[in-house]
Amino acid sequence: MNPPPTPAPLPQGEGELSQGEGELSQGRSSVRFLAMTPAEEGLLSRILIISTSRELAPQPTVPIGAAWVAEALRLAGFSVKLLDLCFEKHPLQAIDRALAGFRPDGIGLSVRNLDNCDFLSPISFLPELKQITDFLKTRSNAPMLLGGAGVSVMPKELLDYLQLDFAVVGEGERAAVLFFACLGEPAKAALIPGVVCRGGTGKKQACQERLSPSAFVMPRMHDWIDTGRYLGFEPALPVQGKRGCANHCLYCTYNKIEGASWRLREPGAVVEEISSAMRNTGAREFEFVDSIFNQPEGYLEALLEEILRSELQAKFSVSSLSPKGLTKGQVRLMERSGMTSLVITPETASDVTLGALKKDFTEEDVMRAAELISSSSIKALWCFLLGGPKEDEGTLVKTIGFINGSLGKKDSAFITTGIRIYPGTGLHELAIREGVAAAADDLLMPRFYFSPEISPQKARETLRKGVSDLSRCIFLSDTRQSSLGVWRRIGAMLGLPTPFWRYAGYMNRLAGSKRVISRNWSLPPAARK
Ligand code: B12
Ligand code: SF4
Repeated sequence: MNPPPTPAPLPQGEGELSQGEGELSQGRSSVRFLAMTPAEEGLLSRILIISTSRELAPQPTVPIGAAWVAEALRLAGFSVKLLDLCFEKHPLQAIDRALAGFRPDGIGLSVRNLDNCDFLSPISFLPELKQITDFLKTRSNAPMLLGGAGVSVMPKELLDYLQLDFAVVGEGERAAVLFFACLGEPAKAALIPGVVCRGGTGKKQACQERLSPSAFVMPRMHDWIDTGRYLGFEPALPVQGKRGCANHCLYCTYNKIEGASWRLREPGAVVEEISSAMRNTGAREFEFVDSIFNQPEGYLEALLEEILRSELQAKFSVSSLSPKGLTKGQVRLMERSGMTSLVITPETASDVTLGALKKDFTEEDVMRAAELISSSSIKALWCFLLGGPKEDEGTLVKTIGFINGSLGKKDSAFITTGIRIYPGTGLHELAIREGVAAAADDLLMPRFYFSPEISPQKARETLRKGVSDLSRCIFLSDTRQSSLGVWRRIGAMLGLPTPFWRYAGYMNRLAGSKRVISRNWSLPPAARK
């Protein structure tokens, strides 16, 4: 779906960003990137944004980032079309049609995932992405700009692999506008904050200027994406209350993608976005996709109290809650404001492994959070990373004890085996020191850390013997079963209560010996291409 073709006029605003140019306003948000619309300046003006992700597991995810960039470009005066490849049976044909009908002057490619991060059944999405970019090169001379979370974690490696010239690290709203405004001049493009060039020095990544939250526009997903298709699989739309994370966990890439400090959106702007989505899509459930929902201190309260004040008749869930400092008051507030489920990410329940992962909380925080959540009405999915640094039988037994003894009856565990290694993380350094990764490996194809102190096979046996009810454990590799997509659609059609992982117990019992826990966890096969 695409918005009306007429570019929005550029309001005359005040205030300047680094480029010293005009301001755009939309609702409560405003952003100032260009002095004149591209049409006024005689610049190139038709931009095709392609959301390349076609992954359907564990659920299709609405390309909110691509919509956000498309909307910023539209507000800057470009004529924009968004092509979402997620459900396209023949993606190259869909691209061909879009190119023929729109004849873009510039192409932005949104790349969410590099791979499925699954140590036991790794799949790289890069060969498919390369097919797309190779095809585009044969069909169009329009300059291409890469962006998205996957690009942000290894931009240079990806540019080399795809033989493309420009990528954006981090958020794309301003960078894309500035890039497409100076299409004819690569030398200028190379100076845009956040833009990385093939063969460049990498300094650009360091000198990114993250947008201030007051400069965020509204993503207006419904104008860009067929949200109904997504709601048919999981009846919740994503919403982002903040960007960034100020923590420094050993393995994490979020600092690179979103920035290393919290940038909080005004709660009123978030509520406005939700009500607009409710009016325009019929969605009644929303998932907060913030790096960590309950940090920094005070934001959870500010946001949820605004939701209560505005009397939104919606249900909410959270994709990442930290056990750190969770209070009874916060849990009650979450219940009162319509929060029905959450994903909590302790990753382990042992102080040894929490320390090695550089988590900023302890076993005690994890236990306390479990007490609070299990006595609430909110369904919780507890995430664990198996095989992190210093994991051994003893630390695993602790986590198993926690799963058996502290998870509420309504709650489940989500288990990821091994940790994807990304360049520039503490885990990467450790993996090289321990000989788990070769220093020369660019890590484009999925590589994983698994503690040398326990083998994957031993970890599996320990789980099998130790976990009292394995049907409550969802293993990452189990989420790829194709039948799950069908069940999701049936569930959405019947309006079954969400989140759909609440039915994991039944599904796991049905899957029986087909589950990953029933097979050998010997060293993983190389990533499937
Ligand atoms: C929330 C989340 C989930 C939720 C999604 C819930 C939902 N309702 O959407 C769940 C748990 C379902 C999930 C699942 C998966 N996820 Co996830 N997820 C995230 C997370 C935390 C946030 C994503 C998000 O919505 N961000 C908000 C939007 C607004 O930001 P954005 O998309 O990045 O867009 C901005 C920029 O990237 C940029 N941009 C985007 N497009 C473009 C295009 C251009 C041209 C430009 C210039 C810029 C640009 O500008 C945007 C606006 O600022 C990210 C980590 C992170 N911090 O980004 C991981 C992340 C994207 N996920 C990741 C992965 C691997 C997965 C899974 C494959 C895991 C699995 N096997 O199950 C699945 C895939 C699901 C799918 N179908 O695609 C990886 C991807 C990296 C990689 N190794 O491939 C990430 C980066 C986490 C990580 N490991 O580091 N995920
Ligand atoms: S708290 Fe979460 S998002 Fe923040 S650095 Fe740690 S793992 Fe990453």
